[in-house]
Amino acid sequence: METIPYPHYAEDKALVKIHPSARQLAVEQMEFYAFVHFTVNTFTDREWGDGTEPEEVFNPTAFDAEQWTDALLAAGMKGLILTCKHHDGFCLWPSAWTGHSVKNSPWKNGGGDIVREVSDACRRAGLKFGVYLSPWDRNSPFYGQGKPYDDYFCAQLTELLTNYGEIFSVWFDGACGEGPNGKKQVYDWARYYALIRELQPGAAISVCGPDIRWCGNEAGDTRPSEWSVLPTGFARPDDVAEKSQQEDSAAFREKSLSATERDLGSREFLEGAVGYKWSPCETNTSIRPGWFYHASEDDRVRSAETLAEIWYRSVGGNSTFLLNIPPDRRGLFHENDVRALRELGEYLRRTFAHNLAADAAFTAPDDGYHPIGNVRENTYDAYYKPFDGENAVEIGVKLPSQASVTHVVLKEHIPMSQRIEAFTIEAKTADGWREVARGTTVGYQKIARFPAVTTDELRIRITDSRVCPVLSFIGVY
Ligand code: FUL
Repeated sequence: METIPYPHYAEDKALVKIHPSARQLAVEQMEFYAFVHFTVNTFTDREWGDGTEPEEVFNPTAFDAEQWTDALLAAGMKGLILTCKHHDGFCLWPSAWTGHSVKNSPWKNGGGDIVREVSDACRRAGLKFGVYLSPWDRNSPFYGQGKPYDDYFCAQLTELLTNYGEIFSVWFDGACGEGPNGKKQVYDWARYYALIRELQPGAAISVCGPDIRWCGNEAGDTRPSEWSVLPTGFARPDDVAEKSQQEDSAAFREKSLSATERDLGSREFLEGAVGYKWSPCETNTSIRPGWFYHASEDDRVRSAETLAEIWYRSVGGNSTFLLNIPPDRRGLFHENDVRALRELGEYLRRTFAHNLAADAAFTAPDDGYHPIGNVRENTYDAYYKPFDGENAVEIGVKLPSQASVTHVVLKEHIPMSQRIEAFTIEAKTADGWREVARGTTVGYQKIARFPAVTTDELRIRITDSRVCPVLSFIGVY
């Protein structure tokens, strides 16, 4: 995997080797983006189609991709991933390789292309565009035949990756509902990945792929300590000679790299790892109970408050946030969903409108080479770094005047890996210093939120770090 161009990297290369690739970093910096689930299911009121749906059912009456992108911009999102083909096999673009697509639907008399209109609208809106192509295909006669299906799948991938401009994410779903007597297709993942790297080298391959990790649930749940440096695997107990065999067997058996594990990166968990990889988390969930639109769920749209909670825990907890909004039978986001997105965006813009730290005076130990003032700018071009070996530091933030403070944003300089394991934040109040927040991992970004405190001085204590902490940004709101 290529490294990202980064001016001071060489000096720390030996120290912390695990860091994001350019395509991983690009997705991490997007922070908040949309999933859009749209297919025949929208019209049949189902969550999983079985592939026998006639093309005639797909007929949105007022489809307008710009209505989607307007709503995403209002929420503060940076991109959109469209289900170009879900498990039912129906293609939202006129694929040359199947008749099961928009071209045989009544929509625009078969002359339409949803992928075209959505990708164009995204580019006009400045949003990045990504594709979901379900490996499990319940319509294709090739499914279960091995290479013929891989050929079909790669032909469709090629259409999507060559005709619709730049793609930021190719999202592969692991779901397959074929039972024990169902069709068995062994996917040629290596071939799919090689094709994507060739046609869209900047695209991340997400979930069933090497670049972006599924968070492990579909409810919007997050981990209190989210790590991006994960083990690639564990040594077998009999490889570890110096420890008692029995002890090790038990310990290693308990360790699993399953996406649903609560701990995937603590020091304890990493013990016995045979290698490490950068594996950033993506939290994906839907604004409604289902992934597809159902009129019966119109009054079960998550509120802006609920969405903000998930946003804080994901975007503010070293994960990206992929939020699904399903269009209705008109081909529009429902008014209730649009309202929740707008209210969320308004709340976030209001809350983070003014960074009090932009005009603050900072103090920090040993910042000769990489001064603490660098954290005023939210960029990876410069950073604060103390001397090697200083794994605990106290950073002082003196605000220009007394202010009511509710948030502190911390960002590690992740081109030099994820290092921080524990921190506390204190504020100087009329009654003396008071701890306002405490946490563990920081990584791409930690947003500490606390009840309003009136203060003109903060102390950020990094109390534990794997190697000396390196920070690219500190914000106070
Ligand atoms: C799951 C699928 O089965 C759902 O329909 C949905 O697409 C979700 C994002 O992933 O595995």
